[in-house]
Amino acid sequence: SKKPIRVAVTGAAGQICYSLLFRIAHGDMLGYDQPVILHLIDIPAAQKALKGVAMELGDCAFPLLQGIVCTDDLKVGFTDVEAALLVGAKPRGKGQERGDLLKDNAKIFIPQGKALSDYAHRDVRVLVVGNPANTNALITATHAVSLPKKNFAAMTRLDHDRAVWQVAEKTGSVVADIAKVVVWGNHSPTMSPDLAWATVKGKRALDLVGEEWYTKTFIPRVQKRGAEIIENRGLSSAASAGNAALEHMRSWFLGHKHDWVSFGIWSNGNTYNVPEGLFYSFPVTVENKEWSVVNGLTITAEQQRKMTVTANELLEERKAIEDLLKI
Ligand code: NAX
Repeated sequence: SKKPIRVAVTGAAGQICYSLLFRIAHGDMLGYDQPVILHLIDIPAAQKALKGVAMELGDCAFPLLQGIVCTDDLKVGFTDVEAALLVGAKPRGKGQERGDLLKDNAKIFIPQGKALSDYAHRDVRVLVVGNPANTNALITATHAVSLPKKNFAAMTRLDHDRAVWQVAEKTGSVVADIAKVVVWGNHSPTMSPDLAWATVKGKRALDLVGEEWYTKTFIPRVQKRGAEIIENRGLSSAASAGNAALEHMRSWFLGHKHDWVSFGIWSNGNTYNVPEGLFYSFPVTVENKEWSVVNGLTITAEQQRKMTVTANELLEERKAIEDLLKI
């Protein structure tokens, strides 16, 4: 049988992880023949709650779960891990400035980047879920000096999957019929969900849904779906966010060749006019644990304008924490 893979998850006592961890342990992320050892990381004040989560994980008697480590120590948490899901983050306080939120989070992600660099498996893949996810990913990857930037990503899979579902509902089709949906940019309301290449059973999605629905309903709905969930559920997205994190990692580890998927990844400055050094969501395919951006798409002037808006927001976020990017 296969050697277990160590998977680190931060914010492990929080609400996203309360669904995510159980599904990882069940095999939904890395495959039903792949044993895992979970490294559950949370802050000191959450250790008792974390212990309760670990007890429940154990009580499921998952055949693939070969160990559980609970810790607030990043060395213990990240040693030899091949997958790290950074979910824990500091939420925006009442009336807090965005710049202060970015800085507070930087203080969390700098030590995590360093510890991943020092102790993680050299082939680790790191997904940042905690918001502001793209800029937190930039901070983490920057401080993980011994690891390649391509091994880090910010999660925009939830936005991607929300977009797919909207198209399925609108066209009365099923998710498996839909391909080539794209979400560009920041995981924030400036993101640009794009159906220019999307198809439903091979037919052009835009012809089926119509321009009016696309611009007036689809785009704002995907951009503001998080708020819509809070409005209805009274709590922020948790199970769907956990699912998206799991699916992102599954695509990364097991491949995603049959369709495009959105990954928030390090921009090299040569792709779709996105400035260098931002974690920006692009359409990718994945093979052998390496993503490649879908290249050669013709972008309309209007679409390029939207992609610039969200890039500019990421440039502003980067500016707000630029001192903290010095290594
Ligand atoms: P919760 O507040 O339920 O849980 C967060 C957990 O993180 C808590 O247990 C807390 O103790 C822990 N934590 C805080 N600082 C930590 C640190 N330095 N090290 C380790 N753990 C730490 O939040 P939850 O609903 O689970 O959401 C977690 C994060 O995901 C939030 O930042 C949220 O904004 C973000 N989201 C990102 C999404 C995305 O698409 N990228 C969507 C869903 C979600 O909103």
